[in-house]
Amino acid sequence: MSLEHALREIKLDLRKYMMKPAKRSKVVKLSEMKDFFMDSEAVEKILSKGKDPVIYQYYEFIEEEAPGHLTIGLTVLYPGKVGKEYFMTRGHFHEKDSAELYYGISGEGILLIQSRQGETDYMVLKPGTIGYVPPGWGHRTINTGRKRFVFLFAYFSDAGHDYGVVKEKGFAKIVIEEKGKPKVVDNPKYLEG
Ligand code: PAN
Ligand code: ZN
Repeated sequence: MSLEHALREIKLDLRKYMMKPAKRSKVVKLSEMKDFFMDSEAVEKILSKGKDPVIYQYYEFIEEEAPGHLTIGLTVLYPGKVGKEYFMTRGHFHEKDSAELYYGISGEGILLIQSRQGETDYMVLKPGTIGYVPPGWGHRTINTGRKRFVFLFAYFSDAGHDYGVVKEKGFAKIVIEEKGKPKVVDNPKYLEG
């Protein structure tokens, strides 16, 4: 890295909820998340109407995917439900066990974590709340509010992402709406072991 480019100005646009510069950005629609929501019938019902809602999008600033670097990003998770289950991110484990920082900016949601042994924990993430994902724990965020749930994150750039385990087994807990309120319950489709 040359000296004149040692410091970067990374800007968060808190009106449009964008981050610039971003080296990677992704929009995730429902059709990409068929295996992640519990109620596959509800998924098909939405898609069969010709709709494919955007569930979330994220921007990442990556200096270098090398040890010691941090990747910083912004996620915008839209409000909505598939059946009873709130819109959420796919969730993943990092290939290299390392921690991740979350910082709530707007809206409200849940940060759900799970160990490789299937233990779970969760916290509410609101504007100004910091979430710390310990090394080795899988993580997913869920929008339990009516507005966009927006948060900043930072993880070690060489951590890698493993979505396979979550796709195959799911998380042990899911977040559903019951009597108008969010509830964290056991996932009936969770495959243990
Ligand atoms: C987050 C997530 C982001 C999108 O930045 O990558 O919210 O979620 P998925 O990666 O599960 O689709 C993070 O934990 N990065 O490591
Ligand atoms: Zn992560």
